[in-house]
Amino acid sequence: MTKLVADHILERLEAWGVRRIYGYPGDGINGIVGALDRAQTSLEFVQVRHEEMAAFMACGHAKFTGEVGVCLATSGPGAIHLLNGLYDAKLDHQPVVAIVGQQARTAMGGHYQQEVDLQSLFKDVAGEYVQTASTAAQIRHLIDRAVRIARTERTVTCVIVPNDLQMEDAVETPPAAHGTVHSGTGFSVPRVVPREEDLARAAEILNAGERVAILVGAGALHAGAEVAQVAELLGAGVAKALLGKAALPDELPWVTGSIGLLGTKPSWDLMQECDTLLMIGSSFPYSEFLPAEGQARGVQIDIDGRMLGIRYPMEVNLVGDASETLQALIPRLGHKEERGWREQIEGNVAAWWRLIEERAHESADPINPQLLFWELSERLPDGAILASDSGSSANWFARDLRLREGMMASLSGTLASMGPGVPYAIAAKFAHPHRPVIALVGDGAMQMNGNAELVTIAKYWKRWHDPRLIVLVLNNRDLNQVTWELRAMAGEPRVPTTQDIPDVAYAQWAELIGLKGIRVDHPDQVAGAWSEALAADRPVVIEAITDPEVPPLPPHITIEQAQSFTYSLLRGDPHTGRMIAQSAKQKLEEFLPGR
Ligand SMILES: Cc1ncc(C[n+]2csc(CCOP(=O)(O)OP(=O)(O)O)c2C)c(N)n1
Ligand SMILES: [Mg+2]
Repeated sequence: MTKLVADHILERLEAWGVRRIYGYPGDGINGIVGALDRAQTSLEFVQVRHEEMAAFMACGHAKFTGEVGVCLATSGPGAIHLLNGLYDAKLDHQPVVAIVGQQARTAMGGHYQQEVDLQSLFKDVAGEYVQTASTAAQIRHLIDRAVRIARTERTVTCVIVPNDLQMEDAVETPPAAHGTVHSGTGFSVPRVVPREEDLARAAEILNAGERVAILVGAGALHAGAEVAQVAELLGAGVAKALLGKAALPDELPWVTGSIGLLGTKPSWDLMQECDTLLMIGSSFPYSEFLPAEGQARGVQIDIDGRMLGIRYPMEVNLVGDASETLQALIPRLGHKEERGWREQIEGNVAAWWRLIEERAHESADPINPQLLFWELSERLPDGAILASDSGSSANWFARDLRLREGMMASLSGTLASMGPGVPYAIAAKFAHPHRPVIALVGDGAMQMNGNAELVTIAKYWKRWHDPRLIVLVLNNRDLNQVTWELRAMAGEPRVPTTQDIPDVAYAQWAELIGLKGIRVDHPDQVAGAWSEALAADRPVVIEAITDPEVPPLPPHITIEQAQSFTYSLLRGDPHTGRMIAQSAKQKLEEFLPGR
């Protein structure tokens, strides 16, 4: 059979090193689906339950491999479904290419079935590069540019291919003529290092500081060793933005853990009391958790010049790769002899971990969610990959989970979308079938999409060398994160109409589709459940009946938040009694007004 445009698309993706496509079929991509079947290639197609999940998986693939993630959807509804997952990738700076079908060129403009203006639909999310193919001789450079731009800009790109064009004969090499484009494959990650004079200015500031704070984000994930060396020289503490959680192990005594609303008290103290801030590969947004303007001198390092100087007015802004830039900086940094600041940080961190342990072991009705994360930390296998959903689980993931060297972890950092927990875990499993993967997900997110995507796990798990994929479901029958946001930020009492969600038998559902299900409703069962799940011969859903009244409190509540919270109590929150009891246990009282 002659090679068609659809075959050419797949071959070109493969030439770029793509080995896996996440997607869902439809007649807008019939040609490509046929080509997948014919492909004498190593390309693997992973069939998801919903196109949004394909986009989340492509994003998860990029996050857990550093490669470009690819998703495929049909025209109209399939394309529209992709959007949220693509925005997740765009906002977290992940390279993802979306290949999308379209109605036949002869039908376009005819108010045709499933005809949607896809060029406009994707214009924002794939703003760096979205193109609709109109002729076969274009395909080579459309794919080449979509992949190259996604990689170079670490963003989302999109190629729209009308279905009739997919079935035409391929033009692998455009004619040598005016008006043709002759592109090629291949991308090498560049070495990006600031100039010597700028490194010298940065070093001067860091050497002069007496109380240095470091904040790392996703851009430092590959630079843990260099960050540790700099922190050692400067006697600094290191706080981690959510996407940088795996940059440094939580066992290090000067790592203050997460920062922000989901962060820790030692990170808060670090930022409040520092006189110098070194920010590496992070766009952490909340200014109240950073030093006050004028309090600290600042140096920032980011691979993307657009991200510099937008969170704190830095004195020196360095465009550079985190690892390379720190390596260039290290010979210029002196060893600080005065270690009092470092000792203070280590004291705060040690006290914090004791508090976290105490909080995890406080009784609740029936299970304190923190206990699940505490016990998981104790049992995390080497090389584990963790994916958290948005919701209260993200708080416990950020604060309670103790990652060790060699682990990976992610979530929807900037979009903070519900729903990526299970699809990220699936993508992690396909990318690293030898490694154990654990998803930490709320019941709301399971009902939104996780339960459906368990079907995808059931379909594929036998392909994975290590079958361990564990989904922890926090069954609190509540959209808990928002319930607490209502209370703490808006002063609104809990609204049952919007916040209550049905009790669903997640563990039973898992069993029904051939996975293992473990339901725990007593704290004594928690440790055993993790051990059993980690020893299982197949993917497991641990359904934990957790207490929605355990507050996922920010490390330092502002007076306004405390006032709002008190106000919500006064306005008759239906759960007032138990909520106060639990909050008091969590030491909220130390932050309430009048103290
Ligand atoms: C797609 C999407 N819809 C809504 C939200 C707002 N939101 C953030 S967390 C949350 C509650 C999540 O509930 P659940 O998954 O049950 O987790 P819980 O907080 O109860 O542990 C909601 C509604 C969001 N972030 N993303
Ligand atoms: Mg919930």
